[in-house]
Amino acid sequence: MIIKKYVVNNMNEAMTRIRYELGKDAVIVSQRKIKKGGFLGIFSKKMLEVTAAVDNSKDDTSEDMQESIEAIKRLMTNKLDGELKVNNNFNEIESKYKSRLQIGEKKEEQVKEYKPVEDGNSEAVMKEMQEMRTMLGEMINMSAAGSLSKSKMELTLEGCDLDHKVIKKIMTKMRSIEDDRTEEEKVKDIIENMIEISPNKLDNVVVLVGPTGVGKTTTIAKLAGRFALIEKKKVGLITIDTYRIGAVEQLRTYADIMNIPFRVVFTMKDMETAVEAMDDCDVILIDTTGRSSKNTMQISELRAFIDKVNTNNINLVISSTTKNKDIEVIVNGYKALNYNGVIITKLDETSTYGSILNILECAEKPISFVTTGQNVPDDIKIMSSKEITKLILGEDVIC
Ligand SMILES: Nc1nc2c(ncn2[C@@H]2O[C@H](COP(=O)(O)OP(=O)(O)O)[C@@H](O)[C@H]2O)c(=O)[nH]1
Ligand SMILES: [Mg+2]
Repeated sequence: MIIKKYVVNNMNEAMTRIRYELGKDAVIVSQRKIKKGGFLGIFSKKMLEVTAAVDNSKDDTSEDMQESIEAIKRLMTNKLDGELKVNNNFNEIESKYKSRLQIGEKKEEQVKEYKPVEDGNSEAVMKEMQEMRTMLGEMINMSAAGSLSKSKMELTLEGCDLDHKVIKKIMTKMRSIEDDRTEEEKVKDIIENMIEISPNKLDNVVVLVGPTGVGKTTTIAKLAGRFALIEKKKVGLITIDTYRIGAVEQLRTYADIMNIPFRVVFTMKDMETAVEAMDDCDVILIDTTGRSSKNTMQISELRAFIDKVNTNNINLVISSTTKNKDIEVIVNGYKALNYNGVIITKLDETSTYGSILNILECAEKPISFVTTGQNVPDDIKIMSSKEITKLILGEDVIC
């Protein structure tokens, strides 16, 4: 059997070379993406490494050939996780390219002829063995060097549901710290420093924005309760959420219970007069309609309303249960509103808290509050970065 490795630009190039050099009976044993050239991995070129094999011992040894190929496949799939797992659909790839190989013209076949193996000690057998040994050695080295395996710390952070970009940032920082602390201590410290707590006191005009159902209105009610009942401040409530049936009534009920002024705003002119009318309030809390962050028209409309009130107290409300991919879309979609703080809700509805750091890293804004349940006004708090780090690393939970 001949086993040969090809480093090529794409599968087509590999097919042409394999067909030319090994003939129509060659089969693809494996393929993986590699980087070539460059400096320290920078500016390196992405290439494909394809391993192909062909039986050169003619007819009755075809079973041996199949067995050998299977053995190599098993070894590659078992030994090397990660990139080489492209071979999960191994058979599919093999049969796809095998059929294409067989279309080859006769004159291109078996350009490289090997003599059939006649006796176990022949030179050809030795050469083959040597080639296989070299190849296996390379594979094992790659695995042992850890280029394809993840460290225990990386796996731990993955288990906390941290985004891979965030994990990469933490690991890079951790590796750059040279002191006697354990990896755990370093990582704890790094995460703690990544979390910025908002220095902003929520006063004057406070606006909450964010997608539908994340808990904006409930959070407004909690904040109103906290300011009015606990801090004894004069609070006013405004809503521009006239879009959803029942949304106004939801907030009016809270305003009535707490006996605080409440206004509904339909137009931009209304907004100015409503804020002016609450001039004597220490805090004015403004609730908004949940908007799709993907709809720039809706976001611009909301921005026009917010621009009517002069405030730098705009908070993005986002749930801790948001999927990592959606976090990016929401956080970036709302950036047009220039929010300067983040409120993360529903911590009671998740068992891993990595999303908190994923959100903060993506938003690049400090966190002002977290909410931990449906109870108004109790389930809202300011957490320290130490407390949040404990949650993220699974040392604490919110029940
Ligand atoms: N479990 C839990 N539910 C919450 C929390 N905050 C709000 N909710 C619930 O989420 C739902 C939507 O809340 P709402 O304030 O109407 O969201 P809005 O559309 O963003 O205004 C309601 O059933 C709330 O009771 C929280 O911190 N934890
Ligand atoms: Mg609402």
